[in-house]
Formats: sequence, structure tokens, C-alpha cells
Amino acid sequence: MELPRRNRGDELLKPGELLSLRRRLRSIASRHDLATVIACAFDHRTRMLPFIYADTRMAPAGVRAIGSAMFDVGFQKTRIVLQQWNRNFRPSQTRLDGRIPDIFMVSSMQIHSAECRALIRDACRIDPVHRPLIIAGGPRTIYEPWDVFSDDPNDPWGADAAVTGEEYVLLSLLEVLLSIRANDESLRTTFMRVRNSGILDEIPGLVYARTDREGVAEELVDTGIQRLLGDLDELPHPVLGYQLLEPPSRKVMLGSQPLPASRIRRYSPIASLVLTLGCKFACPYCPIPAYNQRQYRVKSGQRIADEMTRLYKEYGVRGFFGADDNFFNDRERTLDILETLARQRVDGSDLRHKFRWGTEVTVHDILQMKEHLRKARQAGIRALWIGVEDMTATLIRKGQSVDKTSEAFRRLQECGICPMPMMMHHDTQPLYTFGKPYGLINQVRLLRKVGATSLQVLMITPATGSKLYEETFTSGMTYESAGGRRVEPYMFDANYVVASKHAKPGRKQLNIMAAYLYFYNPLRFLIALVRPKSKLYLADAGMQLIGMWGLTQTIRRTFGWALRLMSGDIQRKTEVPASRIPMRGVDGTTASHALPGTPQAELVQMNVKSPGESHKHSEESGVDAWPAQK
Ligand code: B12
Ligand code: SF4
Repeated sequence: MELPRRNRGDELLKPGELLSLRRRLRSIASRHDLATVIACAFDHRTRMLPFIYADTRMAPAGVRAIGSAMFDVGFQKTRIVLQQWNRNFRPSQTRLDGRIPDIFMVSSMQIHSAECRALIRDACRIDPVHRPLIIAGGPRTIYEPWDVFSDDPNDPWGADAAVTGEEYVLLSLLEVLLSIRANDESLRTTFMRVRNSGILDEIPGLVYARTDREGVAEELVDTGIQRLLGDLDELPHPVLGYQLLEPPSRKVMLGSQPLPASRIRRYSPIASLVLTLGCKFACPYCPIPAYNQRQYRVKSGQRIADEMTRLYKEYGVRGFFGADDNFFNDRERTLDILETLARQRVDGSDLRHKFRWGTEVTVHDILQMKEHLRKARQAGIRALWIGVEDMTATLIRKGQSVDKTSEAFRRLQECGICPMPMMMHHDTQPLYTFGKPYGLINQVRLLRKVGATSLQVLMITPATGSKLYEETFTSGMTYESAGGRRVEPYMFDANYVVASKHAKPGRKQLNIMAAYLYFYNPLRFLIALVRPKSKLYLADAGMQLIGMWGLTQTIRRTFGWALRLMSGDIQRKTEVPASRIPMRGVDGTTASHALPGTPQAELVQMNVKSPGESHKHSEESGVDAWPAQK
């Protein structure tokens, strides 16, 4: 199921709304001495091709954005912990500035959900009287917010709130809580006091539990789909988040100081930056267009130039990755960004001599932009990751074909931009075809010939929030287990074959390894040294080295799975993984984030009070009757 869309014309925040919220919060922040820890969940079992370097050497933008927002509105006591760098971190042991934090936040992708749950469970070990307010967010929570709550009285744990949106939703929640927080009251107590009052229902983008029992959600209230920020220039500056990063360590506790500015580049040499969000295509396996409510959101060229320049001046970072879904999506807006960056001077040189950056695009849009690829190069673009998927367009049609892909790759190469293809392997695609460009190896060979410097081959896999998601379960395509091993969330990274109707799925798994081995190998490394595909010095050989390292990890992690798939003992799922906890929208309608099969919660009328009243009468009101202990 795709995320529903808000009413037409009501998808976006009004211009300036985030700016005013930031201003309002800044004016009250000094009255609240909040300490916040934001953790990024990361399951190390996902470390393999094609993300082996980027996964740990690029501090993720999501937690940085949330940290920037906190810092920007005045909560400077904020620390960002990446499980990528700190495997042993335990929220229950965390002290920031000598005290248990007021807020513990966790961000997670779907594939890191086991770690996300473990972090929340650990935070719940803190005595409820001192426990921080626990807020979960990020790509996992956006689609499956119920997964951070428990309904089991014998196993109570869970976040207090799940944010299914972006910065604006979090800051709105904080504004409401701080406006009614009593002196010396813990923020969690404030939250408990208001959550049964209906006040939170006015903030679209939240899911919270209504219950009287600690850690056991009786029902989940879904306040609906967030309004999106249209003008990305309103976002807090990304330079702020970097100064909050916890240094890499093996300790369970936090260090006394964040990572010094001088060491940021060493651990995160590439900075991911939000430049644009959204995509005009509608691939049925992709949740992105629906998440963005079919809107395309952009930053101005001037703001992007400023972000790159400040990150360089303050931390020495010179490599950037655009967190775009499809950077060339809108020709005019792209050109505006490219022209501004191409004109930009940094320390007396053109921007392109200082910075190198890359992002994601499609074959169709490269050709739409073919007259302007030199401009892209002048703007500092050195590599483009291209959603080719299947050159013959058998899997999906989005304007690509063998000829068009070849032309797009050649044109990029001519301009000094490395084409980085992203392929999708599927049930009907064989490993090799004679005389036709349909086989996986045939396509990899062609791509290399026309200049591919890196390769991504993923198996088509159910993605939460996509049109095809439920069908892959109800049709029995998705596996429960193979050869006695259960499919776990981390295996949904598209490196594992976990959904297939192929008679010999083990072969699909081996095909992926074979394609990588064909592309990344010692012979090709040697050729890349003497006849590189890239004009960027040693980039081709460097990618071969990273690729070979990644391939050893891919084989180590997925070969055993291939053998299990070959055993033939495959159990399949038939039910969509929906919430077991009843859910409802604020007015008793179906919750926006409930998948089919979710029990519907009944709307019980509560005595809704204004924030002021709630605060005044909190002592005697039934709304805030929260038992402090289990
Ligand atoms: C860059 C990127 C990567 C990089 C990440 C590198 C890095 N360390 O940052 C690389 C290339 C390694 C990568 C890999 C993968 N990726 Co990726 N990637 C992206 C991409 C394009 C941008 C991510 C980003 O920086 N966004 C910008 C930030 C600001 O947005 P954000 O993280 O969503 O955070 C916002 C909100 O979610 C929210 N939020 C986030 N955290 C929190 C926490 C709290 C407490 C709160 C309140 C709010 C909140 O506020 C933030 C600010 O607006 C996104 C798509 C997209 N446009 O977001 C996909 C995306 C994150 N990737 C995705 C996937 C699936 C993968 C892979 C599994 C490969 C695959 N099958 O496609 C691998 C996993 C690798 C691994 N081991 O982790 C999915 C995740 C889906 C899901 N439901 O979890 C996404 C969303 C794309 C999609 N299909 O929709 N990816
Ligand atoms: S082109 Fe890429 S981002 Fe756009 S819908 Fe298709 S897969 Fe998603």
C-alpha cells in the first residue's frame, strides 16, 4: 500500500511555516534545559556490496537533520550516535552532561529495525520515573510506525511517539509539549499528561499509544499524513548537525565531547546533502513518489553552494552526495541549481576545482538534459548513479532501452562524469542470453563497455510503502524461511533473494554474485590502471578495489543463503506484516499508516482540554492518570 495523499492543494506547508516554528521555539528554548541523544540504528549484518563504503563513511543525513533542527532552535545539548561507528552504545547507560537525557530519539531504516527495537528496549530499562521521552522516526517509522510499540503485557517496551514525518512534525510536537510543561517536570511526564487529551491530534505525522499501562500499547492513534516542506531552503543548515556527532568508540557510554571539527572529514569524507526530494515516475515497487505526495521539492542553487562551502570551511569536507530521488527530475529547476554552482567561486577557484559530488538520476532524464551535461560537470558533478534497472525495460519502463542507456553513458563519459548503473535482477531475467541483451551478464558487459565505473545489482524485493508491497505477500511470493533459516528484517536489503516465484531461487542469488564477480575482479583492476574508464585519476581502479572488498563480504554473507535456497525447503508468507495493535485515525477513521489486516480501534470520546487548561488541572484530571511504575 502506498501512503495516502493529503487533499489536493493541502500537501505542503505554507511558505515560511517552518521558519516561524523555528523562531517560536527559539524564543522559549532558553527556559528548558533539554539534553537529547539521537541514535542512528544500524545492523552490521548489512555490510556488503554495493554500499560497503558509503554505509559507514557518510554520516547519515536523517539524524544530522534532526540534530541540526534541535541545535538550531536552541537545544545545544544534543548528541548524535551512529551505530555504524558505535556498536556497543547502550541508551540505558547514557549520560549527557552528567545526566540521563530528557529525550532519546532513534532513527531507522526498515532493514535496521532489529537494532532499532533493541535500542528502544534498552532505553526502556531506565526506571520509568527517570526515563527519557522516547521518539522514533526515519524511513522505517514513516511506513511501519506500529513496529516501535509493544502490545504484550509480559514484554512491555516501546517508544512514546513515532514520527512519520520530517523536522516540522518533531518541532511541532516539541512546541506543544514545551508550551504546557510544568516547572521541573520531565518532558516524558508532560507527554503522558497530554497524550490522552487529544491535543497531539492536531499535529499530522504522529503515531502514539493510548494506554494506562507502561510499555503496553492498547491502541495507536495515527494523526495522519504530514504536510511536507515545499521550500527546502527553510531547513536548518546541515553544518549544525556535524558538530553533534559522537566520536567512533567501543564504549557503551557517550564520550565527554562530540567529534572535533578537525576529525569529521576523516570519519565522514562524504557529506550527504538534501538538494531535491521527489520523482515524477511511478515505478510500482518504489514508495518515493507517494511519500512525497507527488510533489517535487527543491533547494535553491545559492543555498546548496552555501551548504557545500560552509561544510568545506568548517570541516574540510570536499565530497558530497545529493540525497536526491531523481536529481534531473525537473529540467528548469535542475538547470537553475547547476548554473548557480557553475558560477560559484570558493577561495578564489571555481567550485568544481574544490568539490566533487554525485547523485541519483534516470536514463530518461539524462537524455532530456543531454545539452547541459557539460554544465553539470562545471557544477562539480563527477558521478551519477543511474536507475537503469533492466536495459531492455522488461521489468519496468521509464524511458530506458539498450540504445538510450548506451547513449546516456557515452555522453556522461565524454563530459568527465562517471556513470554508475543501478540494476535490478528479477525472476524472468536469466544470467546470460545468446545473441540478445536480456541476460544479466550481457547487460553488465554492455554497461562496462559504455563506461560504467561501478555496479549495483539488487534483487527486486518488497518495499514498504510501494504499490506492489501487499501483493508480494498475499501472492505467496515472499519467504518466511529457507532451509530452516528465518528471513529477518535485515535481509530485505535486496541483496538476499527473499521474494521470488522462480523454481530455482538459489540460482538468482548466485547470479547476483556472478554479475559482481564479472564486474569487480583483479584482471579488471589491472586494466583499469592502464586503460581507465573514468577521466578522474584512479577513480576506476579505486572502485575496483572497493568492489572486490565488498564482493568478499557479499559472498561471505549470502553464499550460505544461496545454499539454503537450493535445499528446496522454502516456507512462504501469506499475510501482510500489519500492526497487531488496533489503530485509528484521530476522528475514528482508518489510520493512514494502517496496512490491510490491522485491527480498527474504536473512538472513545475524551474530555479534550486546551493546553492551558490541561496544564492547570493536570493534578486532578483523569487524562493524565499515568502510573509512574509498571
Ligand atoms: C543516500 C541514501 C542511501 C545511502 C546512505 C548513506 C548514508 N550513510 O547516509 C546508501 C547508498 C548507502 C543507501 C543504501 C541503502 N538504501 Co538508501 N537511500 C538514500 C536516500 C537516497 C537518501 C537518504 C537521505 O540522506 N535522505 C535525507 C534525509 C534527511 O532524510 P531521512 O533520512 O528520511 O530523514 C528525514 C525523515 O525520515 C525524518 N527522520 C529521520 N530520522 C528521524 C528520527 C527521528 C527521531 C525523527 C523524529 C525524524 C526522523 O526526518 C529527517 C529529516 O527530514 C534515500 C531516499 C531519500 N530521498 O531519502 C534512500 C533510502 C533511505 N534507502 C533505502 C534503502 C532501502 C536502501 C538499501 C537497503 C538499498 C536498497 N534496497 O535500496 C541500502 C541499505 C544500506 C545499509 N546497509 O544501510 C530506502 C529505505 C526504505 C525504508 N523504509 O527503510 C530509502 C528511503 C529509499 C526508498 N526506497 O524509499 N541509501
Ligand atoms: S525512477 Fe527511481 S525514484 Fe522514481 S519512482 Fe522509479 S525507482 Fe522510484
